[in-house]
Amino acid sequence: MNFGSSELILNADGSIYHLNLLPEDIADTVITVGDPDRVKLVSQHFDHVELKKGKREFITHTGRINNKRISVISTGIGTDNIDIVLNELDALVNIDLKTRSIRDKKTSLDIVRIGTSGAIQPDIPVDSFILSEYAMGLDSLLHFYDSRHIQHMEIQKAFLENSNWFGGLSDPYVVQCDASLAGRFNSSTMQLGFTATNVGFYGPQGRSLRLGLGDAELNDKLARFRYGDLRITNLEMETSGIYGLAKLLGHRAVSLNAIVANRATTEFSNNPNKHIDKLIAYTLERIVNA
Ligand code: R1P
Ligand code: URA
Repeated sequence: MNFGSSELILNADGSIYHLNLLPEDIADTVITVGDPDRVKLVSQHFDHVELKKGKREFITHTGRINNKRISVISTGIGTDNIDIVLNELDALVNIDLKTRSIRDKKTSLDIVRIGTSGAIQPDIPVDSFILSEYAMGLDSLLHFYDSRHIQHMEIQKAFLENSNWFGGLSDPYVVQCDASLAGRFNSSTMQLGFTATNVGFYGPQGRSLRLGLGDAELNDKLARFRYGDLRITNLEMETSGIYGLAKLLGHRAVSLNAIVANRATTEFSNNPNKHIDKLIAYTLERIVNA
């Protein structure tokens, strides 16, 4: 099958539409960050930066630490952007952009998110780290793909039956990290977590400035849910999309969260930049040495 020009869109130089990248521009290990300014905070640790490219909010730097080639790419905010980033990264490695056909030999990327997040359980301190073992997508992204086989239906069912979840929303979907990749980053530095991903920072994370909330108990309902030993730990805006699309496309993904806020205790980190810097250093050390 050959993809038509409106399905697989390429720029004049042959690069993929939004990311503005050619296949040779990316490494097999890709770090994703939300903030475009965070890309240089990661690549400043590289021994050598071989490539800097960008378009819109999607900035990419590729380089090496020792002999390990690594790309870091900013996704901007939200699972709508994750749809673009994951599909286009996959196209770069698994579609021949010249013949516009799927390659016989598939390449699996290691995708590591370094992001900020707010805890919803009072005992999770600001300035701690969470590795998202599971993610619950309160966004609807995965429902647009043939994806029921990778969703944890039993957890989803329990959540809908027990949480008094409010109507008019898409059904939450539950997806998992890649356990073997996550193993590299799991240490006493990281708490394992169940991350809820939502479509906004304010109302969808229970924040109300001048607007009333559709459900003032949103965060409490998430925090109260239990499934065996599992409890939802934190809120952010990309992890469910990354886990869902990575799994469907045959890539390995893990999401690492710097907890900068605690929504239950209302605290915010005194130095979020220092905290994210620590997570960057930790992640790179694990990528290179673990
Ligand atoms: C909101 O402030 C943003 O911060 C978190 C959320 O997921 C959302 O993207 O991640 P980043 O710090 O990676 O952007
Ligand atoms: N990022 C989020 O999405 N939520 C928070 O509370 C903090 C960072």
